[in-house]
Amino acid sequence: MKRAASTFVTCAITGSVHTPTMSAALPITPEQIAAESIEAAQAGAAILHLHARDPESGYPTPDPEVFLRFLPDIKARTDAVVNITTGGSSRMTVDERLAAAKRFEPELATCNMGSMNFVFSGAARGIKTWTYPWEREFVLGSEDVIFANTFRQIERTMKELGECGTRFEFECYDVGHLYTLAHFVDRKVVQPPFLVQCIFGVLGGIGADHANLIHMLTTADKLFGDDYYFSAFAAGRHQMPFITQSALNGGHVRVGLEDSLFIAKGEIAESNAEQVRKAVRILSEMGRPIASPQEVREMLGLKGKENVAF
Ligand code: KMH
Ligand code: ZN
Repeated sequence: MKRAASTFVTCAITGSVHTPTMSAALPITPEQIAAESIEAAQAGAAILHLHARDPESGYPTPDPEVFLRFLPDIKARTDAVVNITTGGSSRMTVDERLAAAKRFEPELATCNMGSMNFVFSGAARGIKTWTYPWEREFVLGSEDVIFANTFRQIERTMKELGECGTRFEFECYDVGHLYTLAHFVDRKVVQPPFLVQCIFGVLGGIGADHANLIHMLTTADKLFGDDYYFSAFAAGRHQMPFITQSALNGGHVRVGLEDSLFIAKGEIAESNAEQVRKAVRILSEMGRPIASPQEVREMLGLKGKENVAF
């Protein structure tokens, strides 16, 4: 992996997995997403990973017009690198998933490196009454939905977004996804330096065992050598132990309510910024300086916020 003098923090603000009933802290409206993003950037997040939601119901939406209700504010009020999802939700079409990133040409977008089961029915545990009619089926129905990322979809994402200078957070949920990325690297579809985001504890992906982080890191080192930056996160209760292990191994970190609603065992996080502040404390105790958005741009070869289309 590429070693860096400082560590960057990504914050994933809302996502498409958690639903409003699960936590009142989950940002839903454009105003809430903007406010949470600005606060997370002020707390030390250099990269903001963004999804959009229907403002009335909280249902994940791919609609670029909803993204447009928060992107300009975030750009005006922070220097953070904006990272727009191409994952959207497992129930969206590929055209829907690509729409916002194609429209707004962000500095970063995600690229999900393999089809998989992506099951989060466990998040329904203990919920008897749902706020919105869509939530229960959306969560329980994840047991029968494939998160599709075929090679054709991956190549289309890389090419159509690469053309506008967008670079990628490569989402790797298992060891095989690293080899898929290596396939596209070998074909020169994407250029280094790569941001390889290793994801642990998603049911359907590699488990949140710390030995698995070392295995993913070792495999990525073998495949990408000095051409990549390692980052990692884990879903739910594993979030903070895995960012700690990533940093201890010279990697970067991702937090945010998209992937965990907690700040500690059994304690619901009040905000994205609360998780960012905790990550910053952990890194600071390790003596790891926090990277600024400008440092991240230099590390990842990003085009600059003046070159986005929002
Ligand atoms: N929610 C993460 C496990 C994307 O948005 O493209 C995966 C993710 C993918 O953030
Ligand atoms: Zn996401």
